Amino acid sequence: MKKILVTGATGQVGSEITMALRQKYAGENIIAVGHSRQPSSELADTGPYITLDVRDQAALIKAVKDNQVDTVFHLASLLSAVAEKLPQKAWDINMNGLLNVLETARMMRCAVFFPSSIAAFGYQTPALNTPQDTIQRPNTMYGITKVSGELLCDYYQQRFAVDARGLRYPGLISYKTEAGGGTTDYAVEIFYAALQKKSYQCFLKADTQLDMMYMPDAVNAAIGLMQADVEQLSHHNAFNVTAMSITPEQLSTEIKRHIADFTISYKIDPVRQAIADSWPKHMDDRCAHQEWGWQPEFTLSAMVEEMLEKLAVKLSKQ
Ligand code: AKB
Repeated sequence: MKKILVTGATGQVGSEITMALRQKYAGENIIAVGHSRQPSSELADTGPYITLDVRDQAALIKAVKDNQVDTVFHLASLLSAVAEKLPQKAWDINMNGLLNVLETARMMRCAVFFPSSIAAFGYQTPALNTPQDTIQRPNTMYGITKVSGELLCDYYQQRFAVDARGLRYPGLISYKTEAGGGTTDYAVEIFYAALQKKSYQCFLKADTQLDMMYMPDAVNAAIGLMQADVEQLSHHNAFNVTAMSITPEQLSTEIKRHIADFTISYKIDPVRQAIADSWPKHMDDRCAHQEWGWQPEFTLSAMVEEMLEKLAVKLSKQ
């Protein structure tokens, strides 16, 4: 990886992967691509920034060609809750965007990183210790685009020798860029509410157990997988990765250890609850450990401590 283009660079994951890659490979080698959100000054000032729609293949090819890109981290996507509101648009952005990225990679000989998700599973999947290779029948549009994306990446890797690799991310928790449109967003919102109001009304039930991960681990997982020796990989795409498996109640109990008068209440959103209920509670990520050395750093307590500390600093500056 010498010249990298990151789509979705203004989003929750893209913004942090872009900055981590810029620190590692120097700002001018990492081309950030955004579309609907304005870039932060950090993103715009530390390296090249291009506005383009991933559905515009000509613009994508031009960006890759002009910048001699050899690797694309494709983070542009609509998330689960918004995709249920706008299913046709979600298919268009998530699938046509990915197809354009893979076609560009085929033509320009680039490697591709594609994030799949716990959403690629469904009710028929074993919810506990979800195997790496198992039944995948998601019933949400987001999940359908994720499982289709996994298959498309496999196809381009096998049919055209595109070095396409990917992970199945759990819910991601971070303080730098706000999440938007996801079902696991409660696990980010709760920190803002705890610091600003000392109370949070959660849209998922107290005992909704889902895999989660703190953003620094998510960034390391993506970069670690792309740096792995291809000879070591028997899977290329859709590696299960997780760091913790928690419920809203457990997360609020951990927050209360730092903010004693914090309270949580529940007002269930049936759409997001149904989405969460269709997802695994805890994935088995041993393949990622074995094939490329995946190892998360942050436990629940370490993540909560750092989130509260860093978010408090951020909020105090606003
Ligand atoms: C979402 O909630 O939609 C995402 C995901 C789990 O992929 N955070």
